[in-house]
Amino acid sequence: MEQQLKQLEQEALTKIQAAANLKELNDVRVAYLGKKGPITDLLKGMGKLSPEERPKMGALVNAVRENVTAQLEQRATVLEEQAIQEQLEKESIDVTLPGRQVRSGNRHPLTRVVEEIEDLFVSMGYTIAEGTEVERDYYNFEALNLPKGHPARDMQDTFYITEETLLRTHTSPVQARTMEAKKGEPIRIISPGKVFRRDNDDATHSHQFMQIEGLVVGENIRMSDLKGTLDKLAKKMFGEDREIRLRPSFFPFTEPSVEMDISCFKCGGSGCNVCKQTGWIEILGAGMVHPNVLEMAGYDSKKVSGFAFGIGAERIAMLKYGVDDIRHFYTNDSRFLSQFHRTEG
Ligand code: 2NL
Repeated sequence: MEQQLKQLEQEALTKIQAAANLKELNDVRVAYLGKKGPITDLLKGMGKLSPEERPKMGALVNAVRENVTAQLEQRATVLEEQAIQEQLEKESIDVTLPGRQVRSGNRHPLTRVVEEIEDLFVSMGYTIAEGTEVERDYYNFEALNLPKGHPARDMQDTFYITEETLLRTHTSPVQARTMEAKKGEPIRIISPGKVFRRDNDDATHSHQFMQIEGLVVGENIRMSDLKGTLDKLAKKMFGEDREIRLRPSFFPFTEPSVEMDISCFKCGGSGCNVCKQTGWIEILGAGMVHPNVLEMAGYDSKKVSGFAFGIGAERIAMLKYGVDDIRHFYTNDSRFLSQFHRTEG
C-alpha cells in the first residue's frame, strides 16, 4: 500500500509539471484529489488495515495529499503568471494611434449675450442682482407706478398664480426690492433673468424671454449719464463705429422715457433690409426713474435721481447673429446651437 501511494504521488507530481495551462492543472487536481480520485479511495480502504498500521498509513496519505496540494498551488502560480504574460502580449496597446475626438460644448447664444453685457457693466462697477421668477403683485406692478387697474397689468398680458402672485413680466421687481433694501443708499445694478408675458408665439414673439435691466440711483444722476452708458453698451455689442439716437417714449416707471436706436451695423445708415431702409435699429427702452418709484422705495426724489433701462436679450442675439426666428433659442436643435462656438471675448 505504501508502495502504491509513493507511485501515485510520483505520477501526480509528474502530471502537475506537465500541465500546460490552468485547465489541465485543474483536471489533475480532480483526478488525484477529487472525491472519486485514488487518494480518497486509499483513505476509504484504511478500514481494512490493522489498528497498528492505520495511524501510520493515515499520516502517510495526509503527507502525500499535502505535498500534491502544495505542488498544485505552486504550479498554478506559475501558470497564472504565464497566462497574464500571454494576454498582455496579445493585447498590447498601440499608443501611437490617434485619440478619439471629444466634441466640446458651447455657450447658448442667449447666455453669450447676457454674459457679454454682464462683463461690460461689472467693468463699470455694477453688481449683478437676481430675483425669483414668481413675484408678488406689489413688486412687479405697484412699486413700479403701475397701480391696480393700469392697462399694462391687464390679465391678458400676465400669468397670475394667485391674486397676489404672478410670473414676473419684467426684472424690474428685482430693482424695486434692491432699492427698498438699500434704504436711500446709492445703487448700480443690472438684473438679468427670465420674464413672462401672455403672448402668441411666432417668429418674433415669445411668452417667455430673457431681459436685462439696469438701474443707477444716486445724487446728480442725469440723462447724460444714461446716454453715455448706453453709448458704451451699443459700441460693445455692435461695434465701435455705432452711433446711438434717443427718441421720446413712454413707460409708467420712467419720466422722461426714451427708446434707443443704433446706427445700422449692416449698411452704416444708408438704408437696407436689416434697418428697414431707415438707417436705425431699435435696441432698448430706458429713462429717468419716475419720482413715484423712488419715493415708494424710500428715497427722497428731491435729493436723489436715477436712470434705468431694459434690454431684451433675444432681440440683441437675433440682430447680432442674424437669427430670423426667436423660437430657435428654445428648441434645442443642435444644428442651430452648434453654430455659436465662442471665438472672441
Ligand atoms: C424694455 C423697456 C425698461 C425700465 C425698463 C425700470 C426699473 C425700475 C425703475 C424704472 Cl426699478 N425703470 N426699468 C425702465 C425703462 C425701460 O424696459 O423695452 N424692455 C425690454
